Amino acid sequence: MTSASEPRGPVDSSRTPRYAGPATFARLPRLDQVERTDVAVVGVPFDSGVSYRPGARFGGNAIREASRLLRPYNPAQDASPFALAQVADAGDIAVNPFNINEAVETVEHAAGELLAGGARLMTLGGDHTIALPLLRAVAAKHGPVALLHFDAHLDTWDTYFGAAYTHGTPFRRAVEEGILDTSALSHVGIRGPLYGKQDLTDDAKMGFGIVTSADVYRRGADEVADQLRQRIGDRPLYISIDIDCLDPAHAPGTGTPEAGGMTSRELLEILRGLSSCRLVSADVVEVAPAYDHAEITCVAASHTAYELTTIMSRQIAAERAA
Ligand SMILES: [Mn+2]
Repeated sequence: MTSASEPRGPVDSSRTPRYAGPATFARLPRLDQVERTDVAVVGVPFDSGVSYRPGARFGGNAIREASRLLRPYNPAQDASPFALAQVADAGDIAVNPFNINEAVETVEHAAGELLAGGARLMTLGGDHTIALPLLRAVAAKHGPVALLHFDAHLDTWDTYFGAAYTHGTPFRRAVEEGILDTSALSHVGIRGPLYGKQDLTDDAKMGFGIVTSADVYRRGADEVADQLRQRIGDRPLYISIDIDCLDPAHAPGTGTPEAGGMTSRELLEILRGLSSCRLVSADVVEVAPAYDHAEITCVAASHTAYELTTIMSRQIAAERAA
């Protein structure tokens, strides 16, 4: 397939019902069915880094199942993401469930190969540990990136039980490794009890700004998106979304739920307000389907990945036209 040829889109749901056949993300072609991939949707079935409920290893495939209902035109961003760029499902990165260090290396290597092939990554977790190797791979290509981190939790703690690589520590490691642009780091959706006030002091020292879930409620999605956009500027941006940024009413299927979170509408609206940002890759993590009900969490996660994919596809098309 040359750059002039049309991207191969999803299975035609007017001919094959949405619920038929094996699930790829949004019923898109697999990586081996296309010659070029602009956005690779890739699963990382890994949850050996969790501190509470396990189960996010099943998140990627559950999001794929819930994504069957995504349609090709996104009216909120006035774009057809799968026509603007070739989006394909790259399957899963097979990682060692018994050796976290090895799993981290495997994710970094596999993500690096996809990026080297010219694709941006839309990763479906997996627990939040995987954000570290994903950021390493992205920074190897783009240099230190701006980070927008949606989460109930800071994920900048030092260690758990002596372990440096866990789902509560990826962003401290990333700051230590110099792979983040510390002038543009933001958490959004933060809430809930901490170990102590020092957690916030340490986090601020690393350069993070915090938009709490209460800030989103009080100020509204548009104002929050405006503020984030100004902080990010034209830097290459990575967005990491822990689905527990949403209230348990909107995302019960996750490992460490906290009351008082954002609605799925608020999350989607903030993302749509960032459509002009230079999004180089993104992840949606911590979906644990065993705790889900009626696919509430998985539907929210699939729509979140759809908005992120749309942002990337629009930019790829714009860059190509320029
Ligand atoms: Mn997290």
